[in-house]
Amino acid sequence: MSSARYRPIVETDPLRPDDALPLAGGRLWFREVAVHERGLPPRRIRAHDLSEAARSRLSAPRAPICGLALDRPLIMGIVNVTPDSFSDGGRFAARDAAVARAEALVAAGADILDIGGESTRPGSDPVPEDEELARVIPVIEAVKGLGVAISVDTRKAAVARAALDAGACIFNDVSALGHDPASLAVAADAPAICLMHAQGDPKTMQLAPHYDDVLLDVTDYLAERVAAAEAAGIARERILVDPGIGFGKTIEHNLALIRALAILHDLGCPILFGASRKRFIGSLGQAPDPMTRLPGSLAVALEALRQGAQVIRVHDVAETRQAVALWSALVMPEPGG
Ligand code: 7PM
Repeated sequence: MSSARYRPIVETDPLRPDDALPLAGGRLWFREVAVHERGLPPRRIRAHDLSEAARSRLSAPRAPICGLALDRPLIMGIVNVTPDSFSDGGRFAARDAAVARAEALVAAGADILDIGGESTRPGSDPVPEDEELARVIPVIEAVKGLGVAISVDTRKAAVARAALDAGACIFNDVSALGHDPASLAVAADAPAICLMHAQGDPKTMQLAPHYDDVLLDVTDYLAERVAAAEAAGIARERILVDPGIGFGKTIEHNLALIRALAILHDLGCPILFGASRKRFIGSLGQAPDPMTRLPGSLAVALEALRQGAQVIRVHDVAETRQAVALWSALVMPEPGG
């Protein structure tokens, strides 16, 4: 039985009413929430009619992640370490290319680097553990001195363990610690973890995605994964939650999740949002080549920020940084600025 979920109706207007509540302790605010309950249409109620516990969950400041304050949007740059069309030197060329990309993303303003050695794109085949280790760990070793937080994008406990030992601070698991039975124990030692929703595995997840109620199904799943992490001794303050755009979702499912992304604030954790260059952007934006999806990626990233997402996971850091700078100047003017 899942309880009602509360989606703050997020406002950005600088003229903030006295009875407004801060969204997750930040500059955005809300006075109403949408109540989402299974089998019922959503309805608006005043935030002040919520229980103190619910109000606090939605308005309390979120703890810093890896020492990074969450009072401004953080940009997570994507570093895929997957051998391209290189010759047999694929692994070393892939490592050198990944390190060069990491350096470029840091220079472009990335706050976090998300380093992954297993493509989890729809239809992709799993990568053996030793191969994933050989791809990811040398890159983490090479970039840990760049002065930015490092996230490892993996479903394997052994890869996460080695990555944390090599200096990573976020265990970013697209299976929300469900793929590898040893992952909960490794996550207990991680400074931070990201729990993402996915339906099915990369091989099959896009065949026929189906939900009773995509918003409540995703939110309830993440609530259950957060509870499982807490039961393993992982403090909620170290957990990021993520809707898993593109992971077992149709275009309509992705749009519904982005339209109501703020429902995830009901979990009391910072939200990580990753839509950059994904297939639904290509479909809706008539951009079959992922390299031409930057405008659509920026559009959905700014919508996520408007709903209070604290971390956005992107390929195009420089362009996103500029878009976030203008959005922030409009929405989060410096005090007295
Ligand atoms: C489909 C297209 C599936 C692209 C996966 C991808 C996320 C992630 C990836 C995300 C978090 C890609 C991704 N996506 N980790 N890893 N959130 N936390 O960018 O949305 O290739 S893989």
